[in-house]
Amino acid sequence: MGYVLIGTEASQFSGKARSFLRWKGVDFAEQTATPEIYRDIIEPRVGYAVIPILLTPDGQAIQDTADIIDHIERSVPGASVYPPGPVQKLASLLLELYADEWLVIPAMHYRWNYNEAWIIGEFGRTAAPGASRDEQARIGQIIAKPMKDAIPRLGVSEDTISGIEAHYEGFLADYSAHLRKMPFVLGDRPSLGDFALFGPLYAPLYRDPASGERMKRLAPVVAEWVERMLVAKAGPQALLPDDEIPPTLLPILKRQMAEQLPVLTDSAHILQEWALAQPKGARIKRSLGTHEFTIGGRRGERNVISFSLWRLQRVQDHYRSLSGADRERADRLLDAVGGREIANFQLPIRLERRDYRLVIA
Ligand SMILES: N[C@@H](CCC(=O)N[C@@H](CS)C(=O)NCC(=O)O)C(=O)O
Repeated sequence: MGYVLIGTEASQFSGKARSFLRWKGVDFAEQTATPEIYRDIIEPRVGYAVIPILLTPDGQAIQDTADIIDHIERSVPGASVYPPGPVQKLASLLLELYADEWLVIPAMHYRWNYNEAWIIGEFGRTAAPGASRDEQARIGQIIAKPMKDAIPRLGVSEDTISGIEAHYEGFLADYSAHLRKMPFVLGDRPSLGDFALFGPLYAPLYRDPASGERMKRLAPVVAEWVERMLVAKAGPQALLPDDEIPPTLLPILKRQMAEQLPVLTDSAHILQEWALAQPKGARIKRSLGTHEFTIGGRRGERNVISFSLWRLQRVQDHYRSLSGADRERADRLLDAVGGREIANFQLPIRLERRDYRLVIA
């Protein structure tokens, strides 16, 4: 048996994993995450309800899209999503941190504030394809409740909605300008940044109808990129030569550094307070309390999400592996986008994932 990806069409992170596996040419089947699959496979294997999961031919269950990508990159030959150039790789990891942990905010805002009835129906259709529409709506409501309740924890509130929309529309304008110069993030073929961005930009922001209508109206070239990503397969196309970072990516990284970086540094301080009294191996809570943040110029409150620091550690590990001219070039990129602190500040502890949960290493 080949690989099996357990996920759904409506899930951001399933989209990231699926587009990667398809591009890479991996032989995989997709299994829809129905309530029975959650009960019989996901919860017993992982310990909690989450998608996507990759089941491997040798019986492992891999969760977390970065772990899925790394597992496949180690086991399946062919083109890599990681650019060989160290600065392009740094930019890719930054974009993954941004797409996974920041663009999820507009993705979920537009889903729940503009597409609620549709997504509830969609959850019902996925969970119970044979049921009547009324029954699907009832089941959809039950599935939707915890997800809708989680939206304020991301920082979506009356105070921040206009800022979230300003942030997203600014991103769309910048990404459009970039895509007018080249078809993918780093040239003529997709790389890690494309797959990460495809997560929020496909299922919630393109496929949810009201969000897709908005993307096609405001940023048709981004919608066309989504459509290219839907069919992309590794081939002879190349990344930009000489580890070049296209100047059109800089405004996107600058917006990330201006808004996401303060949240990450503040989260690290809060983690430090908490970790002081903890032994090695202690499990780190998903949320470490709440803190204030700013998005698109609007202030609000959100949960301190420990997982985002795990994605940050991945960026820092790569940065710290660089030396000499590579390190200097990486510093120049970070300086150009106001992001030097992302490399300089020290996480208070080393994070590790054990049994699908974060612990102190
Ligand atoms: N960091 C994880 C995130 C996975 C994730 O957030 N999945 C969503 C659906 S797109 C989910 O199942 N959330 C439920 C939860 O985390 O409790 C990854 O990259 O795989």
